[in-house]
Amino acid sequence: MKRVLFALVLAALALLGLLLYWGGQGPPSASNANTRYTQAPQIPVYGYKIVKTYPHDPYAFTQGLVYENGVLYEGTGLYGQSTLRMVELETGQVLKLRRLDPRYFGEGITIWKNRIVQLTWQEKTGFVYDKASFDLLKEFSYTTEGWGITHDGQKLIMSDGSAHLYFLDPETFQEIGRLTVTENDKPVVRLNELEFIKGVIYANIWQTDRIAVISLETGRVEAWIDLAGLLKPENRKGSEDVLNGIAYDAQGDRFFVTGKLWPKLFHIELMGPK
Ligand SMILES: [Ca+2]
Repeated sequence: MKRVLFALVLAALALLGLLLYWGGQGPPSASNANTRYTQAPQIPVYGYKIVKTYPHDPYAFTQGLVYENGVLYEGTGLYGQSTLRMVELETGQVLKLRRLDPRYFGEGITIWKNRIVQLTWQEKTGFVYDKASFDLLKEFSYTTEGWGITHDGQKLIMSDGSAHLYFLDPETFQEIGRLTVTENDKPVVRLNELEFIKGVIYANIWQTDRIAVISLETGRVEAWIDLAGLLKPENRKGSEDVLNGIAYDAQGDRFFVTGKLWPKLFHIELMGPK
């Protein structure tokens, strides 16, 4: 009888052990569910459709791009080749051009009222021009590199290749705030050319085919735009550099993009998300 009792106790202990084992491991499906639960939320990725293709100066190392009243304003880079220009959208013809001193590497531009603001890369110098005449009105300085610039109607918004967006007073050019751009709590670096569109910031990510759509309140990337394949192989001669340059026609709701030394500029529509 004792033996039977002993065997029953052993069997009960074995069963208990097995139950504890399963409890600890958990069934495979529950384990997968936990993994899914801890994964970061998916950020939507939009594709694109080309609506129209325009010519673009293949010698323009595009660093800043803005659209206003039928023309594009463009800032170009490289030492000795940096310019500010007004360009006819339909033909790509340069209507007005101002060269920068060869010691400046031109970067982003934005239109603030009747003025154009242009950054330089490592010279820590910004230029303010009269929008109509391109006459230089004043210079200002900042402590970081200068990459992209735009504004939201209240303040200038500037990038420097890091994950920060800097807010500048549009009259004094003093920094009045900054924001760290993140994707699932990780910093998103190499923010380049910028455009403020419908309440959010669009930013080219340098050396990628992607544009981040960023909340100005939280700094979070709310969506990605994947522009891979935009410049077709038949339009490439080998000297083309990366995607850079976002402009928006608010009246016509047209979204323009180009790249450094690209022979084309594209009016695109967003598709998706995928
Ligand atoms: Ca822009």
